[in-house]
Amino acid sequence: MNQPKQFPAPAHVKHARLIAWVAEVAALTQPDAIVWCDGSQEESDRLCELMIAGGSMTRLNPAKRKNSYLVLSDPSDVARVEDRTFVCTPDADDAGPNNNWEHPDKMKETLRGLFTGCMRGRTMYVVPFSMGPIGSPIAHIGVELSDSPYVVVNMRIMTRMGRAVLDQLGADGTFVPCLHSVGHPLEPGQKDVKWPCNKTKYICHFPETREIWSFGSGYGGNALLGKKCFALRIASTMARDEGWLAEHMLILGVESPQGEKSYVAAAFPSACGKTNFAMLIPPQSLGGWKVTTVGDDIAWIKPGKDGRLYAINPEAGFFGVAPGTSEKTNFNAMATLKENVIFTNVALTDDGDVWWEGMSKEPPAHCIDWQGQDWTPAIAKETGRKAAHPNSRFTAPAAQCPSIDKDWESQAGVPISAFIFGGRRSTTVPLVFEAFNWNYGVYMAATLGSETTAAAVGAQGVVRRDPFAMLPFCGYHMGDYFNHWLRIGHQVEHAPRIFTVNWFRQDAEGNFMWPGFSDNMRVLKWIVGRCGGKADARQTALGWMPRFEDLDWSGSDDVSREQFDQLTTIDTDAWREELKLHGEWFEKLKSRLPRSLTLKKELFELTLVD
Ligand code: TSX
Ligand code: MN
Repeated sequence: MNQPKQFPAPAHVKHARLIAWVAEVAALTQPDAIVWCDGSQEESDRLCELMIAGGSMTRLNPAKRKNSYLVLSDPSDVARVEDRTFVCTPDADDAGPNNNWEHPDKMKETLRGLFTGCMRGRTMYVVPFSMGPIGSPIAHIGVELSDSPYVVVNMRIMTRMGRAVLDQLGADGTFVPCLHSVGHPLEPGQKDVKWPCNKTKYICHFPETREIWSFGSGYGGNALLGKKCFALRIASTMARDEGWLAEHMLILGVESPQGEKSYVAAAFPSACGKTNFAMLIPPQSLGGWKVTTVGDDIAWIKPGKDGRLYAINPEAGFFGVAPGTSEKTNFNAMATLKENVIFTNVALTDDGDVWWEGMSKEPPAHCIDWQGQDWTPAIAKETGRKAAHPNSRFTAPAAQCPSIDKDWESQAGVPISAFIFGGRRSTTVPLVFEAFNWNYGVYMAATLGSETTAAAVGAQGVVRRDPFAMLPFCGYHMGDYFNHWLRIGHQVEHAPRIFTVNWFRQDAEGNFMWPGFSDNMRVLKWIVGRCGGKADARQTALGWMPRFEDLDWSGSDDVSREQFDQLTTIDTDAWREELKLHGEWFEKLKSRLPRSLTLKKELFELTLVD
């Protein structure tokens, strides 16, 4: 029998447990080589050259986009695979109805089978990364072992990665082991494919031992394990155990013309324009209000000594959906994408740049689409084929965003004044309202719903419940998660206020009634005004709501008083139907649903009677 190859760790690595784990994984997966990543530009350049030489990456025209690349994935590996995502707790009940479950012992056995020899013919990269500013008391460290150089160069943008993290870990620091393989070993002499992956996929989380094992996919959240797997699913269980919050939220700063600064964190289900909101540019007519970006996807939030909640963005980059992003919808994102970007599954133009649907009014006359085929507007019209995949992405450093907040890397985090929850609802949910209290706010977040769009599989226009926008990302029973939120609110002395927004209400003709985008600043101004005791409201059955005169309409003639009334009207019949749906959703969580949420629902029903 062949002796397994021995790979001594570099001399600067002092962490015995890390060295032992790397050796153990190498013995299982049998890579040809091991590379300990230092996170340098040179290392990233070298890996990109390697991928270009292998035909799996294209360098964009540097005159158009400096130091930027395009990668096209296999058509079968284009999104997170929720039906292949598992939370492996000893007791199935702890994973909850919101997760797929398997026993950890059984899953480990399956995975050991799949991982045996799965890195043959490949290099295994050791990727030490920090979620959050290195050394922050809110940050945590992970180490991803992956056989994908694409994962390495993306992790370098999305996290703080490399030598500095190893130094922070020292000889005995805690880290979350994240094991990843594309599941496509190469026999001697076998030529690699452009996007190696395996039709068998497993994205597995072990909350008890705080481990992640991912097999078979190279794409996004399946493979960049710091993001959804660690920063949300594993971190949410850490947060439950340790008394903090790991949330699917953007964080933005709002500064008044007088220089008063507040921060808000906001959760939206997919296809609601979360990244656009995080990078919003206020209308000039509001007189010098500023919005700054701390993060666009994930927030880790801990109680501070002063009784407030403090948030960090655990990520260092944006992994954003490209289609629909334009100078009009998100000027700051477009400016962020000028250099040092990895694009995945967008189209390649004839001048060596990228394009996607919604980037410009005029499509290019010709390009190579995300499947590597010729694309023209005429072909699109005839076949319905998209130039860019609807889930195509950009990976870009957050530091390049013009609206990035000066404190976005603050070790202590930023103090949160308000939580905002929003969905895409054509009816029922008004433009904005403030919950009467924390428990009411948790009820609103727990019943958050959004209408499905063409971007997701399944029927269009159906309301899907996505509590806290966390349904695919909560690493434990959703009922326990609601309980955790209720507890946190009562533990902290100065809990943020909780708001619900809906940018997507439509009139009877199906037109959007709210202009959205920059004009959302008018709502944001009211929200921070409420937190600072500077904005008025009227009491309604749902909560506190602005009257027409409570919003600043400077420079706007888009919304009349009548339209505003329509935007903020509470349709009692529609809300009775809505509460029935809440009941159906709560039924699924049964025994672990907090009693106070059931009570809130009953209270609500009583309020709606008259
Ligand atoms: O991102 C969006 N936001 C938040 C912006 C800060 N979108 C895009 C959603 C898809 C990801 C929105 N779409 C928003 C919004 O506030 N509102 C709408 C609906 C809408 C669309 C178009 C117009 C108005 C509203 N008007 C015109 O097209 C002229
Ligand atoms: Mn997200």
